[in-house]
Amino acid sequence: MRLKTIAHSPRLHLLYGNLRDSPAITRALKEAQPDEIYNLAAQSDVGISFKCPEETWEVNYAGAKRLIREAMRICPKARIYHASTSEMFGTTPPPQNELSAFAPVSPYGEAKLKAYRELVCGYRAKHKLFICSGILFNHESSRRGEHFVTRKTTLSLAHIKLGLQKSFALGNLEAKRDWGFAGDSVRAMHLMLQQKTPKDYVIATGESHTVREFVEAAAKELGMTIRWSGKGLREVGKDAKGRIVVRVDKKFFRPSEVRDLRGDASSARKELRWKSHTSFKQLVRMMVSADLKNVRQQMH
Ligand code: F7E
Repeated sequence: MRLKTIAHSPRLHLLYGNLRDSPAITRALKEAQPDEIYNLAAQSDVGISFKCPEETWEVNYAGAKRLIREAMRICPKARIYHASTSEMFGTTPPPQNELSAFAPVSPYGEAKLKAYRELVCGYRAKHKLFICSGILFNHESSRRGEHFVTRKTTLSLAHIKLGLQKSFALGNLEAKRDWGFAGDSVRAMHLMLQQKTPKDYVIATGESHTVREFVEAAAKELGMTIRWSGKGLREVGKDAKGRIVVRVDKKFFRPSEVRDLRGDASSARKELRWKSHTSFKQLVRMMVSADLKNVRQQMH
């Protein structure tokens, strides 16, 4: 949710906090005295983590450690949810579940794995803390940051549809992701903290699509058909009139890539009675129509 929206909600009370600053965390926890803590804070951009590995480590591992250690001191009874990620599976082939091997290939995945092993699994065993993790596969919505591939695509295509932009560039079109709706994932996070015992769960739809398929599906929602031609960095996607709308640019490729993620959420289905309620098509439709509306509003 955008900060602006949160700040104006009468049901929410915002406290200042900073994962780089233990006293700031202490103050917020003392004031809030929370029953439940959801640590969703992160440097969450995998691509950026190659450029800023120390910052990523500082927030995603050390920051999480500060928060959890302060919570143990100030509100030891609070139940803690810590956001883990499918990026921890890295090169392990799909379907990935709670028993799959971890093999991260990015500073983001490495920092998240360290936090998961030490702070979630380790502290839970050592300190009898109620802490657990959702190992979440990609979760998207119209609130997704504009540099992530789904939102970048829906926003760019909305601009193109309304004549405000001619084309946009992407990196690896063949990467496969298990894209679900963020609202479904949040439901799972809450369910995890309502269980008798803390346990970690893979949260995923069980279906994966390539970036290319996401682009095609989003274009289709706008009544556009993409025809691909060329190979590698020369590949382009053209509309029905032969105009280039998608290009490939090497600056959007990562030094190492997680090629194929598809989660097996059977444990969550069985034990949490959780399932994804939103299909890939519904998700794409939701994101495209929100961006089309956004862009139209900005035009007036
Ligand atoms: O990339 C490829 C890119 O940045 C998805 C985060 O929430 O989910 C997210 O991480 C795929 C990758 O998300 C572009 O190479 C192609 O294969 O949208 P993304 P992500 O890296 O999967 C996980 C679960 C998290 O935990 C993370 O915090 O798309 N791709 N062309 C591109 N990606 C971007 N961003 N931009 C492109 O132009």
